[in-house]
Amino acid sequence: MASSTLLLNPTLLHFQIKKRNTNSTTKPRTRTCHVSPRMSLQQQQQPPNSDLLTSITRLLWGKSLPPQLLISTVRTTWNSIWLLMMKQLAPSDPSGSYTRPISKFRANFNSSQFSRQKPGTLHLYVALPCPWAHRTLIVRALKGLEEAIPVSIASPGIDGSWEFRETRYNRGDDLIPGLDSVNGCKNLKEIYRLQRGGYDGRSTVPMLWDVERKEVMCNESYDIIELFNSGFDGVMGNSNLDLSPPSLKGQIEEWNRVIYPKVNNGVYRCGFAQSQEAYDIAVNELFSTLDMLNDHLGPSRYLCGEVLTLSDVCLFTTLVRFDPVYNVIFKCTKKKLLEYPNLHGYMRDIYQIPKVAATCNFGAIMDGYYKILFPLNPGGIRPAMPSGCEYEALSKPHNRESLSSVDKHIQVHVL
Ligand SMILES: N[C@@H](CCC(=O)N[C@@H](CS)C(=O)NCC(=O)O)C(=O)O
Repeated sequence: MASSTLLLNPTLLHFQIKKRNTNSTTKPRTRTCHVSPRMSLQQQQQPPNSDLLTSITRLLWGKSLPPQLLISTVRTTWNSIWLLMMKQLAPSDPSGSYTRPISKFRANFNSSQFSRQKPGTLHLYVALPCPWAHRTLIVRALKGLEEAIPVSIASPGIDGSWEFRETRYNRGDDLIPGLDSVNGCKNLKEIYRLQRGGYDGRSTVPMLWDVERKEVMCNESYDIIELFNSGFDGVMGNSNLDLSPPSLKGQIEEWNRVIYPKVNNGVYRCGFAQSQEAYDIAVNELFSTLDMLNDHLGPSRYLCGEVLTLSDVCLFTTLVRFDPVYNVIFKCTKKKLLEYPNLHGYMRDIYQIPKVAATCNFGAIMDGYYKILFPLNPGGIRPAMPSGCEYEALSKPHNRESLSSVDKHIQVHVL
């Protein structure tokens, strides 16, 4: 998701066009061009401000600007602005590869400190489009921690930051973006600033807030799901479910080492690449990993065999966004997830675990990417939901139960 998104500045555009024209040796021609700017604009579907654009180009170049000059000027200008916006949205290394900033508040959890934890003394901040925050919602639900750890759900603001406001999503469950129910702040930045000593860095979700101390406890999703998985066992929630059993810890770590860079962050490395080379590397790594995972999940119900683990939760939140979002806006185009039968069945298997579907709000997910990531989708048009991602399609039988003898039904705690 976005850090902050710059808006196209018309003053800058005007200035650059003018400057370019001044330096140009090409004189405006009157009769030799084949298509006048007005005609070429009319031939296309006209945006609402096309008249204004036509007036500006006339003012700058007279009636008939050579279209090639107009196109190359706009192209160069747009390219520079795009790079500027991308730098703000997605930091990259010199080769143009996206480099995700490191989370500032890492957990130093000592399980014994939670044995006296009272419900409501920790508060979770999330946003529904975000795959990292989605992990925490799933583990919170499966572990039955909904009442113990209340949640406030942020909405994306126009500049890509997270804010709290009433929303129109009407889903009949509690996972609807709304207000900040613990600090009453208007946006996430304000909450991070409440931190003793202040804080002015990236204000990301998910974030776990210590209500009594009034400080950020952690803003790294994997630390939070580890805490939710075992930190409250015997005190609150469902202690019978262990998503990271000691016997599988090694395997879980190995899967995470592959899935995080190549898939979870891999889709972002495709979408936020700022050079062709960086994109090519990311997209090839992503799809060779998906090929491998599809083979692995043929005979194996979950990544580590017969039981669901934290690695599966992490993989799921990327897979469920793949066809409606990443395939399109992040150019993860080699294949759709639907073309991977094992991966698609595996994704449906997890989706159908009680309580998981309620954490997937596709309307909010689609809006969060298509309407907010301005440099990637300047028109803000949200494409139609692929039919394979509708609730009915995701609820179809996956026939994967037979791959697991011990874990036919995940035991979740229904409050
Ligand atoms: N490594 C972090 C990543 C969290 C993250 O990047 N969250 C995005 C939303 S998907 C965010 O809040 N971005 C806001 C910003 O960068 O300002 C985690 O796993 O928790």
